[in-house]
Amino acid sequence: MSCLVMGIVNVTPDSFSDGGRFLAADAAIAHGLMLRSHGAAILDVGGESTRPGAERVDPAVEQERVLPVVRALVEAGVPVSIDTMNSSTALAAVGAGARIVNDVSGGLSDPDMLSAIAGTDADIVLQHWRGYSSDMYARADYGDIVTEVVTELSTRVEAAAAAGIAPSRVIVDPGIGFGKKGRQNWAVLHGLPRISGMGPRVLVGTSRKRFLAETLEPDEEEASVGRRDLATAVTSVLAARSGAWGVRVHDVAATVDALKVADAWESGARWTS
Ligand code: PMM
Repeated sequence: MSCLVMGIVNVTPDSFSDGGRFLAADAAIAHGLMLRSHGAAILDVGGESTRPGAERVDPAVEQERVLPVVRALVEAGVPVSIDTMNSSTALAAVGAGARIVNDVSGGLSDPDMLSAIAGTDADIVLQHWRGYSSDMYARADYGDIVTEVVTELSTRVEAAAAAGIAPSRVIVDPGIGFGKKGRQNWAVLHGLPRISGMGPRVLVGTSRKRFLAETLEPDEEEASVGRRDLATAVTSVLAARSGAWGVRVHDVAATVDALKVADAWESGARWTS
């Protein structure tokens, strides 16, 4: 049931989960190295917040935030992914050694993204997305949500192939919390085996998201970060059991421990007497 853990390094002043604590490059680098020591297989560096209601960031500002961090982590031998919707930022980060481009818009935001990545040897995360965070809940209207996510992701995989990115370089992500409210996220997570059945590797990001807090505290939505991290470790194990290739989390240590315990449980099958 092995599953890769991707650690989150947000270099933004308004990140709801880091509170902007890692704005300074040095702090972000130190945080990344700590997540690596906790067992992160890859670190996802982002300079534009995608929290609900967030405004866009100029690509030049985004690059000022992320490139020093990408360079230092690559220098330290850490596999790096760049979380961006901008092809210019993606190309600069790949030039600095990033191995994966994580585009939460699935190549929809920047029309140059797919062709730009086709010309590199980086892998690409294509996330399910229906629009920018400023008004993404306006598009949270679904019939059979799992079927719609699979269909819309398949269209993005086909667009990537048409641009010259082989399916073996693609990772799909159902985009938990992106244009999806409360229970809609649980429906998608329950349907993960169908998303895993699409073919490409699957990445799942539930970490600290609002729908977890709503489940823990239906009346307040304000469950503490610690309680959200425990919930994240549980959902990450369940995602791994549903075929996820990777999980994207803030608290790497908790999820790594949870995956170890789940693996030990599975290993019991080899010791029946
Ligand atoms: N979630 C966020 C940002 N980037 N990328 C992928 N591939 N999947 C996600 O679920 C995802 C993402 C928002 O969470 P954050 O602001 O806590 O990083």
